[in-house]
Amino acid sequence: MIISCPMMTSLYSVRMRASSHDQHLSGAERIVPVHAVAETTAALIERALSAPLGPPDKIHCNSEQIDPVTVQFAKLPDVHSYQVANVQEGRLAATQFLIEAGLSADCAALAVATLAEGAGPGGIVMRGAVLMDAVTGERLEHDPARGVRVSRMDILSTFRPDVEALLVAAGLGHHRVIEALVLSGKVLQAPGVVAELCWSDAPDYVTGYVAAPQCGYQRISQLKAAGDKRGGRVFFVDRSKVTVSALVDYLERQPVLFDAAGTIAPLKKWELEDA
Ligand code: PML
Repeated sequence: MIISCPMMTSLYSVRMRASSHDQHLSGAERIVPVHAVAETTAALIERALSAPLGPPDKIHCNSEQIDPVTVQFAKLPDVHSYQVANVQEGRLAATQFLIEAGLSADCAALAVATLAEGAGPGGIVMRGAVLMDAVTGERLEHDPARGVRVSRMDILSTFRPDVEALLVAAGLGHHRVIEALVLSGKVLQAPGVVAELCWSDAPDYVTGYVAAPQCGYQRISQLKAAGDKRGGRVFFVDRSKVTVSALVDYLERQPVLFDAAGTIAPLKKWELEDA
């Protein structure tokens, strides 16, 4: 359940995007109280400058005040982690999880193939996510190179140390896990979202996930080969529940803060379930 809290002090959305020759290199964002804006901006710029893909030629850092009464509070998804033997098995697991979330086998396979081949025009990696009709598999994002950029979400700053400690204790301390969990948590709160499929476009990070409102955040140890630069996100939408413009507006503009954690299950070997 999401509730708004009218009691909060002044909050800012702080967002960083770094690029080189107009190619996206890194991005990150936080929602912090006014007194932490300068420190957060410095940390995000430092992060952009030390990105593994080399120094950016452009860093955009932007801070925008958020009206506290518009903030929605929510609980992070439960986390499950599955060990697979190789990429093929990982993609089979992802397909099965997507079907369990309510997609047809064709739509699930189409989404996996879309990320595997590079979802943007000419096979390039998109800057944001694919929006896919959960019934027909139709692509719905207006700009196929940009896609949909989920923004304005974070863990409540006073609660962040607790979540970080929980993830570290579970062996999930990599910054990509907490960032993906927060992003996915917001996606799963969005009206009409049936599921999300993601794996990283970072060549050295092969873990990905399928998330769905009733199943939580299901990590899969390998969804691509090491060295592969292709990756991204697909959000599946039930268009009988929401319009594309209302969903995109929610994903890009609605501030969401997480003030409770879900459960974290121990790593488990994935096994194909009988149909
Ligand atoms: C995880 O290990 O749970 C994160 C997987 C997805 C990472 C996506 C990204 O690189 O942004």
